[in-house]
Amino acid sequence: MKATAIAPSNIALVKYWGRRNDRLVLPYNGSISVSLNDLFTRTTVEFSSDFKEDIVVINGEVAEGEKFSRVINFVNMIRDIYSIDDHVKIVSENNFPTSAGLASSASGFAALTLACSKALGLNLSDKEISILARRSGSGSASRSIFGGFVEWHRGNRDDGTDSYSEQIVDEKYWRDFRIIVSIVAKSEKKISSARGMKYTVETSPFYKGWIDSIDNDLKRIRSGILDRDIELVGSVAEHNCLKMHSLMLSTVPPLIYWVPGTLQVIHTIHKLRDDDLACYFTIDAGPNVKVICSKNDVKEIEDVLTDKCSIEDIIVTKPGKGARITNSHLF
Ligand code: 2P0
Repeated sequence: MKATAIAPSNIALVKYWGRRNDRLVLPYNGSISVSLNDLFTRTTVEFSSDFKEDIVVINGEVAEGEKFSRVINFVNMIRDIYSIDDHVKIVSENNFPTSAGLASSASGFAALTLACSKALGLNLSDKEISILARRSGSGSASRSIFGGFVEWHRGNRDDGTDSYSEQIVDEKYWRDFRIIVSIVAKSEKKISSARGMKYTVETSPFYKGWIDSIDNDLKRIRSGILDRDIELVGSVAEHNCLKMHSLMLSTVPPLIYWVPGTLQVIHTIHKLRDDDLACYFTIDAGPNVKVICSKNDVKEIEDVLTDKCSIEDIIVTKPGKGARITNSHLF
């Protein structure tokens, strides 16, 4: 009844922003991401009738309040579906700096889903695990089940059985693809993505335009990935990110995740591009900027970013493996 899983963080090239069904975590639009080799969560889960209560420890601290309930609500859903009565102990650690403003929900909930399914002997397929992970607090966790480049299908059914993630190509397909994670601020965001996207759907006058433009972005990114075309993937990803941030800015109340350092990196990337370097940015629901480029250009871009921008930390990473079981337990 004890199992440990590792799952990667992922960065969306076509973003997920908006749910058509909150309870089932069904998105309004499909999304495509890359799973990251160097940012992951390890989670050990044990169910036992000997435990008197549920306990959750995240990065060495006993989780309380909203952090605890977000995890336990998901475990309760699994316990309900599979008629489990036992209490659970969950210990989870990120290998990347904590509260660095990097999305940890996707890797965290993907690792939790896989570890729970293994600990309970559920024998689920990858597709079923991805559907279960989708129903956690973090929809993008469904993408972290797979390695390399991954598409989360929007699906059309009301019951969500066709809204799951699938690998496009594995982590070895595009060996030169790199992401430079530039950390410009380490504060935790005030509004969660789930709440932010709900406000956007309800109030942004531009939401229809976003939805209408998604299929074309998905098509172009898919083809760019298959052709290993950094200009195509980078330019479509950057435009998609700016469209998502236009939605955020036009939400009531506005979601302004950028800080001055964010704009410094944006302008520096555009300047590098004017100088013919193929580099593009993408930004999620936070201030930090992820730069998409080829392996050979990493050093030059890193040097310029460090020199011109107020950067607290830089992590260079590449496409990595999907969620997997390991024997190295955390307790
Ligand atoms: C994505 N995001 O496709 C989109 C783009 C953020 C912007 O899925 O509140 O990880 O960060 O714990 O569920 C982020 O969603 O939310 C997300 P938080 P979650 O990657």
